[in-house]
Amino acid sequence: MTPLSRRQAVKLGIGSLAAMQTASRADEPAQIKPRSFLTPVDDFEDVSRGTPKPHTLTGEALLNAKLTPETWKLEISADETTNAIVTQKAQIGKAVTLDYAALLELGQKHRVRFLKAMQCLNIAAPLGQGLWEGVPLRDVLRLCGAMSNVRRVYFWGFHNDDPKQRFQSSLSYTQVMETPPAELPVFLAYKLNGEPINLERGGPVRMVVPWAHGFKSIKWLQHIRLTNDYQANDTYAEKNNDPESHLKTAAYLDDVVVSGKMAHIGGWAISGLSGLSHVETWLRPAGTALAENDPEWEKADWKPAPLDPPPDWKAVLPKEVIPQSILGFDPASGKPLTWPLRYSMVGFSTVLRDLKPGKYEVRARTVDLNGFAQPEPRSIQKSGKNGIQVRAFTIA
Ligand SMILES: Nc1nc2c(c(=O)[nH]1)N[C@H]1C(S)=C(S)[C@@H](COP(=O)(O)O)O[C@H]1N2
Ligand SMILES: [Mo]
Repeated sequence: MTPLSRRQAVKLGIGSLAAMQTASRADEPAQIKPRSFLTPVDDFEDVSRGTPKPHTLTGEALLNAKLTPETWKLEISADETTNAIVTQKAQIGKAVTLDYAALLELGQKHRVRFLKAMQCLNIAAPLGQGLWEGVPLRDVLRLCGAMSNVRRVYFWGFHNDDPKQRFQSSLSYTQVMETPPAELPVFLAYKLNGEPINLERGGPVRMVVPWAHGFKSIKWLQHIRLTNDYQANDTYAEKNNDPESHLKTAAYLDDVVVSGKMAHIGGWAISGLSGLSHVETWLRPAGTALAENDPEWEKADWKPAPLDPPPDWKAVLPKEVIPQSILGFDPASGKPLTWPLRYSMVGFSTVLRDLKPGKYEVRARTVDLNGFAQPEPRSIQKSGKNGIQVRAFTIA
């Protein structure tokens, strides 16, 4: 790998400055893989259900599925069913069908942008980080006029004719309509990293729920149902998953890169609901297995692994996007209101030096803004995979 100059590194928005500075020392070739703050669209990991998967459709089938900008439609209606629990039916002023051009026009007035780490609740690594752009769902739902007895919003995307393959999700009416000051709206996204959302990432239009794991961010969005049912109907309520989980604060390790007596440790950390204070690593000679409740955890010598500083936004963002226009940035200065950004991921790295020959294990963990070290607080791993990761390496 060609070592990057510090200037190049900053331009790409990669690597920690500390790592890059030390990497320029003559005895230390740069070893840490370049890390780009925004994941290139084609590098996102994919989590999609369906046979065939909607993004494999082409030609006539794609048109019939209404998954091109020209054919796409979103239908919004009320679920008027009543039963023993839901005694009053939901009502809305009018059902609405929205096409792509109308959504873009709403965007002229109500556009929001947000940098989000996409992560599957069931996968212990982020899928990618994107700049998503779209229209808040609250502004779309206002087109339906006055509503009564709406407690929840159900939504799903294109799927084939087999109802068992429908992938659906939901939010409470309050979460959608009453975004608190300084909080983040749910939105209907039509751009990713400055381009129209491609089919694989759920285009033409995808729901984006800033605080949530991927399963709330429904791809190929086409249906919204306003209901008086108060219960989550999420596909991810099944199989013991927690349908109200928020992104977890957690560190995810890359493979260790060894050079001579040094080990370069790095990875991504997600700033979840409880925020991210710092990341730390623990080096341990390999050998004996470490049980989850081993007393050795209490004596572990955790050392800080610095977070990457904010990148050069001009170099990282699409040309037409200024940081001032992104949620979570100060609209006056264009600086992030917090670092790391909420619900985004940030690189961390450290170099361990002068290691004696031998086999080692390294672990990484986050500490959140309440002082809880990963994997706390969590009740079950089915509310988001945030177990402490370990990597083995050998110094010759
Ligand atoms: N329509 C639809 N939306 C979906 C899914 C799906 O299978 N169908 N998978 C969900 C899950 S479980 C995750 S983790 C994210 C993954 O997003 P990505 O494939 O863009 O990385 O999409 C979500 N949205
Ligand atoms: Mo997922």
